[in-house]
Amino acid sequence: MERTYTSELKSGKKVLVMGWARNIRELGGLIFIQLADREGSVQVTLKKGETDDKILKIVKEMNREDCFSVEGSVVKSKQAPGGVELKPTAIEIISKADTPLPIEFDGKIKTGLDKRLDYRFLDLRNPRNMAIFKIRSQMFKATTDFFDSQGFMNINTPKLTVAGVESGAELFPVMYFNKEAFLSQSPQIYKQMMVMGGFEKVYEIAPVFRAEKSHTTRHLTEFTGIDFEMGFIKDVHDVMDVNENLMKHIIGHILKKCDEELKIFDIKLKVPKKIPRITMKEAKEMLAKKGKKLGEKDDLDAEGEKLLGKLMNEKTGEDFVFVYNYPWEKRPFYHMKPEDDPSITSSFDLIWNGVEISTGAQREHRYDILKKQAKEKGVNLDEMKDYGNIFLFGSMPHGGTGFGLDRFVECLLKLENIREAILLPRDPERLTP
Ligand code: AMO
Repeated sequence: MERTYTSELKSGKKVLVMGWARNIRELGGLIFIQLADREGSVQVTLKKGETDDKILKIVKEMNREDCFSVEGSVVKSKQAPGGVELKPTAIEIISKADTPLPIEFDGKIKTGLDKRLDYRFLDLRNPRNMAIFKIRSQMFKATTDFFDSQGFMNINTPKLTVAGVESGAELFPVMYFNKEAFLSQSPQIYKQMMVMGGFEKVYEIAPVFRAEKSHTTRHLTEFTGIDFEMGFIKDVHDVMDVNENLMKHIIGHILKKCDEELKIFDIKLKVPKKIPRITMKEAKEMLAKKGKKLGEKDDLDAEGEKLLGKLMNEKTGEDFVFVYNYPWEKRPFYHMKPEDDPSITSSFDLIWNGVEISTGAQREHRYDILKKQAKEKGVNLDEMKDYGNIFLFGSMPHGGTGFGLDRFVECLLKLENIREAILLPRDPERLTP
């Protein structure tokens, strides 16, 4: 018999289902087993005196999370969750589960996140945690659909590199035969390179490695970057437009496709109507009025982003805000400076519910100016020949953005920790499983 998922059960049918024994209860002459698979669960009901003794014997030996199969008929039941139950004609244990379980995941007792992550595969059997990854998977799909529909080409660039271009982001060295190499801290160089290669519009979804010793709820040392880059732009607003449309598309898609999963989380998700855009100067003025004073050259800190998110939500009703014209001091050398103000850059951050989810900019494409800017930041462009070269053979105004998919999932579901949004997190303390 072909296997049926628990979401496909119809009363009157004979079926074969497979999954885990989530819960086993004995009540008088009745035994209830909750069989869970990736689609949900069904109650298997056994009755002493009615169910075959051979089956009852197998069930007597069963532990929670034993993997097993049931053949039987689906019957309507008012008491059973889901309105149907299974009356077994055969039960087979596929594989036993050790007792006691190392973590609890049926929602009654809370296991700490660290221990949960040690047993992540078990932790995912909790429908709440599985839902995070069903939603993440749909976000990934929505992202690729969006870029595809907008004419962006998917690229895959090396993760073993010789150097990076990001300011402030640390590199992980690796031995590359007898030389030192580094894990890629961003596809920045390569995405610009492929725009110049004639692709014009590119995107990549790939691992990004950052040797940051930060122990925050939103930083990882390995995360999934969603990067895009586009050529022949008018200005940085073209780049923000793509960010905005991407957000609208992803949220719209999740609302359509993940209704059941979203119900598990206590959130109100809505597609933004128009994401407001304010300059860093305006943002700082708003914050200063509320007692949060930041200097001209300062970046927004986490507290500032949070407060700004709240203030903008009160003002516009939107959960998102673009802050643009970041100070030159805080941005990497490749960000373009507007002609009339060398103290700022044509760059932005996108803030969602008070958390930065993306950084983007128009890039400096004029080699001489780029070289000067690099020098100002203590970078010698002559030593970065592969990067410098791309501006020497017909470059054009271009720009792009980097998102963190994990941070994105964390913000969408308002999770307490980014480690919940990634299957197997890597941070300064965690390199396993
Ligand atoms: P940036 O360094 O701001 O920009 O990174 C872009 C986005 O990546 C996510 N992110 C992280 N997520 C988890 N853990 C981290 N340690 C971490 N660091 C960053 C955030 C952030 O907004 N090259 C530029 C992008 C560009 O200009 O195109 C860059 O990498 O969501």
